[in-house]
Amino acid sequence: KYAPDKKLKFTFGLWTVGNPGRDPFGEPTRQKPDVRQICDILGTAGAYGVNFHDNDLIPIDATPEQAAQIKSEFRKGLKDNGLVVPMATTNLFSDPVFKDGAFTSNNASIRAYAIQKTMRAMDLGAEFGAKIYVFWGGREGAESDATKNPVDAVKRFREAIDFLCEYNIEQKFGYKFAFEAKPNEPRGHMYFAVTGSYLALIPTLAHPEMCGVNPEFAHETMAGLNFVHHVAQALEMGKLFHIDLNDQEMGRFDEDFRFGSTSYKSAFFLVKMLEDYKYNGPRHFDSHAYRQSDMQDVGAFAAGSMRTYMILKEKAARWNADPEIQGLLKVINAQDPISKLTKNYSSGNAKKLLAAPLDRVELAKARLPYEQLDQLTAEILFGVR
Ligand code: GCO
Ligand code: MN
Ligand code: MN
Ligand code: MN
Repeated sequence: KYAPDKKLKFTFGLWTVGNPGRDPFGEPTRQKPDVRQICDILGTAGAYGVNFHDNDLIPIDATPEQAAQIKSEFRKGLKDNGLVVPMATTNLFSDPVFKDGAFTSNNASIRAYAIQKTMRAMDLGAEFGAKIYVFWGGREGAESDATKNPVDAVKRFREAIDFLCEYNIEQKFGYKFAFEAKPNEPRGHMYFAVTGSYLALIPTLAHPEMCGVNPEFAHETMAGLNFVHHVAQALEMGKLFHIDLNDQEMGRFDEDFRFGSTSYKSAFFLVKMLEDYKYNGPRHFDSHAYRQSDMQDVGAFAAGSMRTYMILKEKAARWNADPEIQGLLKVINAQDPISKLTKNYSSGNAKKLLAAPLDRVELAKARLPYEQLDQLTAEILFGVR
């Protein structure tokens, strides 16, 4: 009943299912699966696709022969499991060369290397049919503002993106760029800390139409913010090109928990919004199994991520169809013909509005049975309604 629906485009990263359970305090706890094994796990779980950073697929120091060999194994893994590659991205954070940033590095040659590496990774993504290109500035940031000029950082980032947009056009890749914000980790402070930072940058780019965002549940949540609201703004602007689903507790380190594993209510409102507004991009799970998990449990993690989404989608439909909830929504969304006056400005409307008998004491008496509405929501989630 809750089998993953291919139309919802559930995807995982090679780096998510392939996460070997390493953390800053401890060594890997499981063997890293190869690309073939990852495709098999995702195929079995019923995923739609798999995404990668250039170096998840091809190690940074691979020879051309090794690269060709891995690509052919991957191609076979995709085919045998009916998987596609909707998104690709660049690893601009692991190698020591990026220790102080990639596009925003103080060193112009490192900035050029980062752009070159991205161009090559765009070629690689295009080879596998990717149409969305994600930019996550893992090392774009600072620990001390003595070290880099944050105004220059914005300018350097823009320069890199403008260059890469032209490359995208010239090569006819047809990529849409999706920027992914994060407040911190691995840097003490990351530039473009929240999704809204990128939404503000986009209109200043040479090709704003090509660029949107890839918000991640964990990232705004780490900063104690309401993720659903950030996604809402991107959605309303037509800029939600991609989304990273996972889970996270506020004020903690980057946990990358399985989607819907801890914040049930936020996950519910997120799914409800994506479904209500017919979001039709990939639903990517950027998370990994617990460090305690073995490979069988990694399979359970992948299947569980999609199953939770399907369950929450059903709960959202139930919420929308609930007569009592709909009745309450009517009460709280009181409509008055007067609201027509403020839809568009005209001097006539302004005059009418100024003369309108709006009695603040009467207005404040309108009922807002929010306790009742929230309790009904909770009961749907608890499975008793
Ligand atoms: C993180 C980020 C990354 C990016 C990935 C795609 O917290 O590490 O979410 O997983 O999403 O690099 O660009
Ligand atoms: Mn993340
Ligand atoms: Mn992470
Ligand atoms: Mn992410």
